Amino acid sequence: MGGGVVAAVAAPAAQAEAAPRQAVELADGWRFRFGDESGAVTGPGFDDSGWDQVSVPHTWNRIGGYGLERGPETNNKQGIGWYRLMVDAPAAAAGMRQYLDFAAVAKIADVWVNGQHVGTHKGGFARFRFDVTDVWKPGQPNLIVVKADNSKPEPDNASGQVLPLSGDFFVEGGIYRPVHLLQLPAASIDPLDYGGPGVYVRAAEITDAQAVVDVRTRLRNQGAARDLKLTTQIADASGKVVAQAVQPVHLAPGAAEMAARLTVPHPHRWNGRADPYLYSVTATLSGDGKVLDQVTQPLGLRTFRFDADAGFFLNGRHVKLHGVSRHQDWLGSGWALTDAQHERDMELIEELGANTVRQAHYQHADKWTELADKAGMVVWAELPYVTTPSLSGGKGSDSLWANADQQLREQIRQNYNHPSIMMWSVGNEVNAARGFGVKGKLPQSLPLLQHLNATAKQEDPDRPTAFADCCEGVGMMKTSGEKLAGTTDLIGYNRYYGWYYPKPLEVRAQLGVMLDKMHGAHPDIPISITEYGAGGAVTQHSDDVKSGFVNFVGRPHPEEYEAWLHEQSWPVINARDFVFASWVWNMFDFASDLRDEGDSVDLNDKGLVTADRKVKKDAFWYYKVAWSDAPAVHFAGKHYVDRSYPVMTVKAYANSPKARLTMGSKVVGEADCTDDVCEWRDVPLAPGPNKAVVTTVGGKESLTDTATWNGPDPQKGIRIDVGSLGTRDLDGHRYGSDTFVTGGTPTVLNLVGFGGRSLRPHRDVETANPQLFEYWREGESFSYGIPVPDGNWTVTLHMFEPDPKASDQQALTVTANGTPVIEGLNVQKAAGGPLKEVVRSFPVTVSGGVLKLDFASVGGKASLAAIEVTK
Ligand code: GCB
Repeated sequence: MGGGVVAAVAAPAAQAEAAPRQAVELADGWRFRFGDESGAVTGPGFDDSGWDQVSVPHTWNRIGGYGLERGPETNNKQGIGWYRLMVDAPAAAAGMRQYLDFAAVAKIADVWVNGQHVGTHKGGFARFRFDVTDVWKPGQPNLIVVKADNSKPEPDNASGQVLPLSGDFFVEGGIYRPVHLLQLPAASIDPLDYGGPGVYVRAAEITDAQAVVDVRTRLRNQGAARDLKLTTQIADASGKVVAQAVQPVHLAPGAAEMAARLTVPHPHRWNGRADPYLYSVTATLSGDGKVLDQVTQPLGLRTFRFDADAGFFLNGRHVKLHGVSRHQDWLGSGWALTDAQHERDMELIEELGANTVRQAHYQHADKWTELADKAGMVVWAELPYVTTPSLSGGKGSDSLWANADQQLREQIRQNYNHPSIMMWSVGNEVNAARGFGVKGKLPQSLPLLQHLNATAKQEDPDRPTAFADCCEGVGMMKTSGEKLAGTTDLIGYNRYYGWYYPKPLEVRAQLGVMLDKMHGAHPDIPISITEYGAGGAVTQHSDDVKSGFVNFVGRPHPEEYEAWLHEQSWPVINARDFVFASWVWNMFDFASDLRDEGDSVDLNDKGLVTADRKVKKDAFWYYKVAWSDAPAVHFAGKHYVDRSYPVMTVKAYANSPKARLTMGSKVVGEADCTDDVCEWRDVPLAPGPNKAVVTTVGGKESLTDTATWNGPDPQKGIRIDVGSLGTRDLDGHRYGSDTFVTGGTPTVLNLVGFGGRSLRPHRDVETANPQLFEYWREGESFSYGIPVPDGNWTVTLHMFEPDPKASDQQALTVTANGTPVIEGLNVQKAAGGPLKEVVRSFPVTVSGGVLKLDFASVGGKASLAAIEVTK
């Protein structure tokens, strides 16, 4: 019988008589091996003693890491993983049925019991159950074997016909949610209804006087016809029964559906975060005075509607929905999360002040949605129809359509009773004309989107449908434009102004113009922002987010830029009632092996919190203050402790009219807090620690926050990595990010795309310090005003000519505090060709605390890569 451990499961009470459903968790004692195995692996004779011992939930994947190296624990293998478990099955009374219940296996599962194949499930996110009674041996050891397949989707493999086909997230493999052995009498509430609970609750009417609640209960009888009784009860939050229906049931063999209508007097509403009050509904099937089966489901009594002009209304009251998207992975655990990890995620989202969550881009764990019910979050649930209906062009194969349909029905039935869910999204960015990796003719996403919309309506006529629209046809992604608008009831727009789009500094205007345009184009469709955001690395910093080049899928990704982008975006969204909701992309950094950016590998770093849930980024604090009803204040920039320059811009988030800044014992002054942001420019920093205190002024109460920033010793030199958004440490020196500048354009030498792929032929500058030349500033004229202590200094400029076609007439003039220090320099000639460094040094005397450098070029642009001001 192989070398497997026999899992001792806690046997339910003696099964002399049929008893209500028993669920035994099968967590421990599994054996696991990654790789394709021969047929023998499914049978009892196979020796698995050499396999790994694991417990379930489990995934073999480990994706993502901070620091620029992939960690040794990384495992991004996609393929087939095998699990084997010997279970000492509890004895059972005659007539009991046995089911295996998998809360999710990614992405395709095949299951054998005692060597017999009992079923296949395609889709990595939904619960599925198999009736294994015929092959199960109660009271004896039973062998369960599971083959989990997360092969990379290809047009000609099974995975290529199962959603998702592509996307910016890693599809992990394994039995990553719990497994149970379910034991039920032959006559029971139906466990085989697309993995759903079998009990479906819908409020037909809610007024202050009463709620009329319809409950459908599906029954299954695998024995002889019986006369039974179905009792349906609604209990309030304290457990008191407030409504009840009792129905006789003549249950013939097969399946049946019962309907009951119950009335709850003076209903207590489920009222979002303010009061997420929950009733429960219990359906009990009994016969001969004994309970046969019982299922309890949550019930939240609420009304909601979406208005194209006025936004979202919950129980008749307008609520601006503002929140985050959430992916289900944690650094180190991947998708195999514990309940405590789900709870931690919800706690952080509650702390942020969100009132809505988008479940990106697939069905999330039941536990998680239950937490959303309890927290009062409004949930956008989503099908993993992401980016494309096909890997080889066209509208997608019949098997893909069947799978999409199945996954949607599973998702809706399994989540039907969660009051938090208020929209079914049937697609994300499927209007991107080319999904990642699509070969052949262009995909057509509309037919499948229409089909799924109809399926959602059939499954749940009450909740609106939605989809998330991609990109506006700008930049990297060509789209099929607005052709999908109107297919679903609601639209979400994924828009990354300030990030993937040209002219990042115009994020405010671009977002506002787009929203107004879309509202005008679709005056009858409620619209939302389903995604916006920027990468943010908590170890990468900027002195001035407006002066460096934004390298959206490269490095650096300064934390400060991400925060700034959100500061620009939220007021634009908040000012428009017609935007019923917005979701930050994303609450947490998450695994994506397309990515190699910021200070991480295989992570999308647009989270407000790191993937290990340890660090809250500045953007988190911004929203925590902006979304707080209570007075709140927090300094930005706390992770950028060792500062690059002897002055800094101090920023705090506060929801008071003003705030006061003190540095050490000196009051710097009061600043207005506009849109929750208070800023003090050019605040001097003494070398060493500077203790800062911010105090709110004019709010309901006076609050403070503190921070300590270490000022540099200017006598050791002041250095600028010109053109760069981030600071750089090189040869023991700190180069601050580009700042103190007006004019010119920050530019990048080598632009990378997803996964670090070069978007242009790679170029190198001939220099001892190529890193300094990754970014530069170019222009016919630009000026720096650098804060430098009075005295005599040496200025060193690092320049080059990037353009091989630059004119030999080009001539650069530089003045320092008005005095010419370089005159008529042709950089290319001086260097002996393009892409070669030219260094020029000159002495300056500074008085008045500022070194002014003016660059003017005729016959071509000046290109400056770095400035050093040294003693
Ligand atoms: C999107 C996608 C999402 C990506 C995100 C990004 O539009 O819907 O899956 O992760 O952009 O970060 O680029």
